[in-house]
Amino acid sequence: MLNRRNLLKFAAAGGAAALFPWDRVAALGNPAAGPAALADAAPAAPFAHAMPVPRVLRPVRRTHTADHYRMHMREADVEIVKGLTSRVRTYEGTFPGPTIRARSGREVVIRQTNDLDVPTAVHLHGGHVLSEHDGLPMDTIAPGDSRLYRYPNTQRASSLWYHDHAHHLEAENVFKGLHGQYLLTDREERRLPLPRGRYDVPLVIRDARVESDGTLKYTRPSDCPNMLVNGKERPYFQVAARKYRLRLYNACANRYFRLRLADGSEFTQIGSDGGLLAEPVRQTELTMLGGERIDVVVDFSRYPVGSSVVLENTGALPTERPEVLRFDVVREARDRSRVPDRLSELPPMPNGTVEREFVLQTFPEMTINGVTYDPNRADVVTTVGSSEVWTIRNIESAVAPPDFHVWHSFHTHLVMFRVLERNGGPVGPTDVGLKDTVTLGPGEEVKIAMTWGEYAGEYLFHCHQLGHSSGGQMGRIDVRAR
Ligand SMILES: [Cu+2]
Repeated sequence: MLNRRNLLKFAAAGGAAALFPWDRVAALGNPAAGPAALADAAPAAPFAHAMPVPRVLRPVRRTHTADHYRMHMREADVEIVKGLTSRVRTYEGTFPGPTIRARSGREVVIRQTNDLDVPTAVHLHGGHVLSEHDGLPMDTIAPGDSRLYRYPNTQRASSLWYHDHAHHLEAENVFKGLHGQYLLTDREERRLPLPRGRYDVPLVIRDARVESDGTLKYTRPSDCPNMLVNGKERPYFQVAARKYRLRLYNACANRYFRLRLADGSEFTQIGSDGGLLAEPVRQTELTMLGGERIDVVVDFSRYPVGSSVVLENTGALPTERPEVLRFDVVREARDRSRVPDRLSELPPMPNGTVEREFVLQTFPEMTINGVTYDPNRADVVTTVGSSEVWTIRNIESAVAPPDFHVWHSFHTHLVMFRVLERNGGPVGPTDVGLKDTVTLGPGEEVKIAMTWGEYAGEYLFHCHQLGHSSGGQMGRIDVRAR
């Protein structure tokens, strides 16, 4: 939590007013969401919960070509912090939403009904879908209405997620629970000897503020001391002494993580936003901003049964606990899985001929290239098949915590891209593979390359710090047919 000493430090670093873009976001986007009127945060109770694995949703109907699902968005009362009841916004009553398991080549059709009292729009993050099924910010489902979303799954295996995208409301809607996992698999992935079944587990990590009466309060990240994995405050997860595939999601509305195992030991990154990497990468620390996914394999056989290792966030504030999740190694298990040296064939690197530049800015408004989102204005017009190189700059300078907002994460709908350069040099350790969201620290610049396709229509690019996109840090891209 922000204390007086910190406040003075930040004021000295550049003027308190300039350091709280959150206030501006709140004023612009979501007046109810400001940092005012906070009640006491609930006392942190780490490792009081067993970590749940989100349930896999069953289709209501299967045909030769498609799986049909039904989901209701509704409020539910859940236990996030031990002993407290929190009212959240959910898909199907669970927090986070249920997991959809999809197969490449089989369509998924979801009828979404909005039983909430706010408009919603469901976006499949990382999905290659027609514009009318993309959950555009103005293309909302009014309370009481429902609509059908079609996901063709013509893309490679990847850890996608679905979440709210209603204009000005997405940050609060996602914070309050409107997010869930969508795990797409394909033949190439299924042929690999990677950990699977109960040893393939999504870890949906996000911050929260649960107050002492249980209220889940949407506010700025520096006032969010709770860290949740799969909807529970700092849980423990009982594992066998063998390899696990862990699909890490940063589902925060507004903050980054720097994740490591507390003993500093190595793990293996096998995938990124857009699925498996070409080959595995050894990692000891992962920087992730909102929207990003990283697939890792952790081998718990190096720990004796009866021992524990903590996943921690070294990007936590000095006033917060770094612990995120405790792995308790509780039994031996047979393990025939392994991580092969070659994982997948990535599509050829786009050979960009069109260059574009984007500047992300927080002051005086949440803008990209100086303008806030206008659904009636196309910021980029391109063509199916156009190969492009985009240079993206975060021109904000570094500020001491707790101001997380000078970080940006750039997300494109419809396409996956490759990161070509970071700050004029080689890419960072987690820029590998196919990406749909890229992290930009203060003052950073990245070059990314993509080929637009396979659909024509209206899509988006935006900052995935959802407080920023809610405030207008978002642009419209029109993809024209060739
Ligand atoms: Cu941003």
